[in-house]
Amino acid sequence: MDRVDLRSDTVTWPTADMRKAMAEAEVGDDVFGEDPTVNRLEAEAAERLGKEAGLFVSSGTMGNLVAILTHCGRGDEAIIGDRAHTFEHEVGGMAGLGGVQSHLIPVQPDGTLPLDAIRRAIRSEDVHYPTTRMIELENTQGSVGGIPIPKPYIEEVGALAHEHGLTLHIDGARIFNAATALDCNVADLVEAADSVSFCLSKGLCAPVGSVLVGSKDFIKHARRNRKMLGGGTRQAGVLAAAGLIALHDMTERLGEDHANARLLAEGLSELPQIEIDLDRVQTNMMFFSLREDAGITAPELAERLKTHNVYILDMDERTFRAVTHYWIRPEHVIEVLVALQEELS
Ligand code: TLP
Repeated sequence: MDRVDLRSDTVTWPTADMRKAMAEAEVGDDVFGEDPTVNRLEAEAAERLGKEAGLFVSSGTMGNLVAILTHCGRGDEAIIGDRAHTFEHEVGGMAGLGGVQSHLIPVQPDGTLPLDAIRRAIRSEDVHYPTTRMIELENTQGSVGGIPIPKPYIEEVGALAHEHGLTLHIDGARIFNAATALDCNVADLVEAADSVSFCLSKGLCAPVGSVLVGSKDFIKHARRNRKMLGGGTRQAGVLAAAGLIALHDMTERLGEDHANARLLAEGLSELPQIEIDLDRVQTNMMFFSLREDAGITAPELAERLKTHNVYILDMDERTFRAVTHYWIRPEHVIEVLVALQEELS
């Protein structure tokens, strides 16, 4: 990459292997189900996550929307975190396009939704009420700093959902980061979920795409909903080829990104103008703040860092988010710390 870009793992460029595989990909018309590379990606992704079938979609946003449209009908309700990406950053698609109402539960600092609050949110049979259809969890939970959600909690939510005839969807945009941090098998982690969408295009470096996985019947309906949204694509094998490399080669190396996040966080904790909670840095993401007396605002500092070729996301006047990924090596972390030290001194 041409810069040290920590604004997100969405900024990752495809690797040389991906570009080569894309150029050489076998293709066909995917709306006819005839693209062999897409078919392979969907089958392998499903197997990897322990589900029956998969659907290649253009983004994480589309994966979540297609899932919600498939689980819920118009006027139905989905129980979801008040800081979930789906609620905060997906343009209100579930309401705007699906007519699905959000029943919000406060996201806890550990990324979970309290079980008793979920239980209370499940509607009883009453002519006045919307029908509760699904629960969504996000893993890792981005708004609390990329915290991974462990299996026992997911199982409890799954059991609660199924006891009430609801489905559990996981926005697993960074589910492989969660599995890496929790040192567990990804299929095992999401066993209780009825559907999971995960991104190929974030830490896994593919240029485009996510995969939604679930039962055969669920994916059959999801495929129709993807088509309705205009997401039926033709020779998408050129994109799926990069996705296969993401799945094969990139999932096992995420620990390196987590180690670099640690390195950065520890370096930041040594800068007197910066506040960071090291215990919360568990995957490839972190939030940190300027002390009130730092003498500079976060947007000003972010601008100054650009002159060092360093890009970090300012969230408000004092807070930043930094995300490590494949293109960030330990030497880049050092560059970032040196640039910060220079600008803050
Ligand atoms: N997150 C992006 C921004 O949209 C905030 C980022 O930089 O973190 N679920 C989660 C948990 C996500 O973090 C994101 C993207 C998505 C879904 C949506 O994925 P895309 O961008 O592919 O639609």
